[in-house]
Amino acid sequence: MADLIDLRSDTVTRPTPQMRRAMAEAEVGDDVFGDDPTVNALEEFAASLLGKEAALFVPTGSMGNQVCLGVLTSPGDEVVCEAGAHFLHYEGGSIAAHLGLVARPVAGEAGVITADQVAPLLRAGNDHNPRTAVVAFENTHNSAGGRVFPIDEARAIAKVATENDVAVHLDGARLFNAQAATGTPAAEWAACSDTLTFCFSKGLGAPIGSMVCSTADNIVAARRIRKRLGGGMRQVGVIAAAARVALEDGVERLAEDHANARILAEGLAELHGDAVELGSVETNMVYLNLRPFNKTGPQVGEALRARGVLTLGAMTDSMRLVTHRDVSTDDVRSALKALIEVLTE
Ligand code: TLP
Repeated sequence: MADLIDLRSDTVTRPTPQMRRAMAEAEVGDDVFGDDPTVNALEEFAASLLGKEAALFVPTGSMGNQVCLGVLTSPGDEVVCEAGAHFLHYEGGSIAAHLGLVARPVAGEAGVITADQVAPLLRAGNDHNPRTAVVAFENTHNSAGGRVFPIDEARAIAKVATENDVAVHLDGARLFNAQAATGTPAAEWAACSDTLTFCFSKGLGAPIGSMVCSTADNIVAARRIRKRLGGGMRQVGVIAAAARVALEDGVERLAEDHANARILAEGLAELHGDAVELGSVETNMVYLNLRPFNKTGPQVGEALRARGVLTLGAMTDSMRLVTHRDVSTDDVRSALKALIEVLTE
């Protein structure tokens, strides 16, 4: 697929030569015994970057969410989250299947739930009601189009949650995109959460890996849950080494992805005023509205593939386009040309 322009996700990037070198040279040990120096150093680095006491390396963002929610809840508890939350729709029902949790989804605006919406829902639990154990927010919000969760709203949610003895979890799979888009340090959102997970394998460009950050006590509990879920890895420093490169070099580069998404969005908006809501394009995702073109996602996806552009064409009337390290500005211009051809033919 080397010649294809792959806009399906920012998860598709290949490790850079520098990552490959770091992987080859990584010092390793058995991480289940806590013996992998590369993992230990990455966990310390990530925790300090996010302003948390400790961190735990996990294989995926999905496991990160489960580990965090597992630490903060008991079976039968309730999690308040935005209605489009990733863990609610795209993680195989894991919070129900593995943690026994009830989700209480709240319809947000642009992926944002407010403290005013959340406050009346929080409940201590009794013979009838589940206990609200966690409020979760997602930054950036995937299904809302890579939208940033405003820091003031995150602070307001943290305040109301704390007042009600409810914990806050942050699905920060793309937290550093939010930092790149706003200049607000990732640690500021982290400070609004009890647990958070962020991914190395999205825009930061590593092949594998996510990090859970929290208090030292929570990370002790998190290690046990990770093991229970089968996520205790052994000489995983070979993976952590690539993640380290991604975290050190990948954050600044995210602005390029955002600029490229902007090029795509503006080109599509020029084609048709209703094709893209320009104000919604804040990071590296563009949701293209196919309705004005009378075409479906699978149709457009197939025609684009024939022109060497890969997209996720599963949705009927919209299509997600994601920019990342392995698509250049020239690639984006070529993809835009192909999109215009396909949409107007
Ligand atoms: N999202 C993937 C797919 O699952 C759709 C993508 O291509 O966007 N939280 C958020 C906000 C995510 O977007 C994702 C992955 C995850 C968690 C899960 O991460 P992984 O795939 O590492 O389990």
